[in-house]
Amino acid sequence: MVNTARTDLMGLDNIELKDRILIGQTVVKGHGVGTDNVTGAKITADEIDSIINIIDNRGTHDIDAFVICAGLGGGTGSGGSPVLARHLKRIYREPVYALGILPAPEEGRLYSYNAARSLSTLVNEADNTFIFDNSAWKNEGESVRGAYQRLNDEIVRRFGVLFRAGEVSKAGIGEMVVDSSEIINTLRGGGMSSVGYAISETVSKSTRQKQGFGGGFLRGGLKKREVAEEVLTGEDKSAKIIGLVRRAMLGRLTMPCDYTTAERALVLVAGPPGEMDRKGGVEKSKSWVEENIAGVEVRGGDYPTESSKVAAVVVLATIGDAPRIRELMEIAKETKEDVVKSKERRSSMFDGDEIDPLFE
Ligand SMILES: Nc1nc2c(ncn2[C@@H]2O[C@H](COP(=O)(O)OP(=O)(O)OP(=O)(O)O)[C@@H](O)[C@H]2O)c(=O)[nH]1
Ligand SMILES: [Mg+2]
Repeated sequence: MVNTARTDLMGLDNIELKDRILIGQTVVKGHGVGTDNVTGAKITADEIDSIINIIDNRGTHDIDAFVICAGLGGGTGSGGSPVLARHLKRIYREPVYALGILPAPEEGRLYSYNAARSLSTLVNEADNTFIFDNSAWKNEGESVRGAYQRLNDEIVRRFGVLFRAGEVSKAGIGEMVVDSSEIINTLRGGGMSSVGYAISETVSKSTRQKQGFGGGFLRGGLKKREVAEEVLTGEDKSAKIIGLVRRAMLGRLTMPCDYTTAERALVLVAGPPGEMDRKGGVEKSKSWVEENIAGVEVRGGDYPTESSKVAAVVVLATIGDAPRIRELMEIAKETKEDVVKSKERRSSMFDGDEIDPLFE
């Protein structure tokens, strides 16, 4: 975790002290850059060696990729992320991805302006940029700050499944393991990507019984024979997975966008092994996704978890059109024009040659 504000770093619960990096001390004295992303970028560039050193000491030999996470509306993360992406790419061979958080309009025009500037630089530096839009996810009447915890849970739910894919699971090995190279190939087109997610309501009865939850379930009122009749056929299992994948793709995405413009996609199904049906579920879901996006490359697989629910994650990679980004760029353009106009007004008050300036 990198920041220019000491208080931001002190407020963290889950990041070890040695992984909290305070930069810009000589410039802003630990007080942050105050939403000035040009200063954020400059400080990051000036101190890039010490940031890289800390990353290096953390060990980079067995990583598959870098992921830079930042809110793009402020100063430090907004300015620093594109700089960090550029240097990580310069130094390492692994791909560098970004997860950029877009500000809600109510955070003010400066935040939108910063985000637009940061993002247009970031997409060119990072190998792919995942977008999470705070404004699409916060509820009406709720403050952005008040929603952080809930929004962060939503972020972790989605990207947790994605970034864990291919790792060894305690619950066993997937029937169709998604290797890190599949993720890398999905993201190869660059640009921006959006992620969909859905989770099953409840576990099917058959699985509960197989996993030894049968006792509790039976106490709930059903007789053993009735449970046996509930055992799902392969057909049902795949229908359930297809249903989840559809919900994931058609539901609220991390960045609202037109999924039909995605160049590539990745389908991940995570859940108890008994629920999985690779041939039926994942394969059919993949063809359904393929019919609905612009490109033809759809990868996918399953990932066994110890959870009793089945989750589907759909990565819509390299999105061709997202109205939200157009809107953000529009706000940024207007903001810039207004800033120029007000500067002109200010200096016009002192126009004229009658009075000489104190010094040139
Ligand atoms: N979803 C989510 N968004 C966050 C969180 N923290 C900050 N943001 C958003 O990220 C953007 C920047 O937040 P800041 O905390 O000001 O970022 P910073 O990089 O510290 O910027 P400076 O304080 O100006 O240096 C804003 O749009 C915030 O709403 C968080 O925990 N979750
Ligand atoms: Mg801050």
